[in-house]
Amino acid sequence: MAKIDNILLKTKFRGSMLGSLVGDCLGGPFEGDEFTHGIINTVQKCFDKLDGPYFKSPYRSYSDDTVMTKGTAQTLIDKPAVDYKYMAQLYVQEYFKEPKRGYGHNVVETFKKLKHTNFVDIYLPAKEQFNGTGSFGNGGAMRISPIALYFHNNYAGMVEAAKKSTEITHTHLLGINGALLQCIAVHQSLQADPKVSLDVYKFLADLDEKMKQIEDRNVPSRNSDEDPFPYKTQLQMIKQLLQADKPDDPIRIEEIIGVLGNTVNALYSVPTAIYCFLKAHTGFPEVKCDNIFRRAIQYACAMGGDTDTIASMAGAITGAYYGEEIISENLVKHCEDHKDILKLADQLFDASQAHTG
Ligand code: AR6
Ligand code: MG
Repeated sequence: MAKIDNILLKTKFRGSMLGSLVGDCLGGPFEGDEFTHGIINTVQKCFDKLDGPYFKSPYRSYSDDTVMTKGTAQTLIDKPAVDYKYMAQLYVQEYFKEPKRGYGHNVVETFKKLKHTNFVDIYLPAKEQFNGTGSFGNGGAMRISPIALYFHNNYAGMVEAAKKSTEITHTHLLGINGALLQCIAVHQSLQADPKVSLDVYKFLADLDEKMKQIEDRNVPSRNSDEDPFPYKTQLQMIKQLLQADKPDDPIRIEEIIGVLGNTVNALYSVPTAIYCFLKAHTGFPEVKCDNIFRRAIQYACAMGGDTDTIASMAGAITGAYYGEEIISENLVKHCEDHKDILKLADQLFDASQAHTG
C-alpha cells in the first residue's frame, strides 16, 4: 500500500504499545485459569465493569511482558544502531529490580548467568537452557513489538533485529520463529490502512508467505520426524477455523484452544493471538461487545492459560492496525503506567524517524 502519513503512523505506534500494555494488565487476573464455560461469563462481567464509565478501580499491574517490551523500546531509543548487550543489560537490570513480575520459570536462570558472567557473551546463557536445546517459551514474542514499529520501513533489518534480540533469552527455533511471527504480524498491521476493512484471508496469506521464507531456511536443521513448517501449519489451522465459522455458531472456544493452544509455548500461543485479532473482526459468540480491540483481548482472556501474554500480543497487533483511538479510555485508565507507555511510544516514533529519515 501507499506510504502511510506520519500522523497515522504515530497513532499506530501508540496503539500498539498501549494495546500490548492493556492486554497484559487486563489479562493478568485470568492467567493460569483452566478454561471452563463459567470463565466466559466471569470475563464478560469483568470487562463490562472495567469498560463502564463510573468504575475507577481496580488498578491492574503489568507483568514481565510489559517490563521487557519497555526494555526493547528503550534500547532502540537509546541505541539507534541497536546494541544487544545494552538490551540484555536492561532486561537483567529490570528483573533484579522487580523479580516478582511473573517471569517464566526458567528464563530467570539466563538472567542470573548473564549478570554473574558480566555479559561477556550475551548469547551463551540462553543457549545452555534446557540441556542446550534453548527455550521455546513465548518470552521472545511477548516483547518484540517495538522492533516491528522501529523498523517499520526496513523489513530485512526488522527480521535480523527480532532474531538477535530474541536469542538473548530464547534460542530454540520455535521460540525464535514465534517471535518472528508476532513481529511480522505487528509489522503487517502497521502497514495497513485502518479505514479499509481487513481482509482476514489476505492478512493470513501474507503471513504465510513470509513464514514460508523463514521456515524454509530452517529445514536442514530440523529432525526428519518433525513438521518442518510448524508455524505455517498453525496459520493453515487458523484459516480452517475461520472458514468453518458460521455467524450463529454455538460456542466453540474449546475447539480453538485444542487446535491453537493457550500455553506459554510460543507455537501454541502466538498463532492464538493472531486468531484473536482476526476473528475479532467477525465477532465471537462468546464476547458481547462492539469494539474490535476489546473483543480481541477479551476473547484471549476467556480462553484461560497464558492470558496476559496472549492478550498482550493480540493487543499489540490490533493497536498497530487501528491506532490508539480503537482502545477504550475506560479500559486504559485501569492499567499501570499507561501514560508512561504512551511517552515511550512517542520517543520510539521519534527515534525511528531519526534513524530511517
Ligand atoms: N523444553 C521443555 N520445556 C520448555 C522448553 C524446552 N526446550 N522451553 C520452554 N519450556 P521460559 P518465557 C517451558 O522460562 O518464555 C511468563 O508468564 C518450561 O516449562 O523461557 O520467557 C511470561 O509472561 C518453561 O518454564 O519463559 C510468558 O507468558 C516455560 O516453557 C511465559 O511465562 C517458559 O519458558 C513464558 O516466558
Ligand atoms: Mg505470561
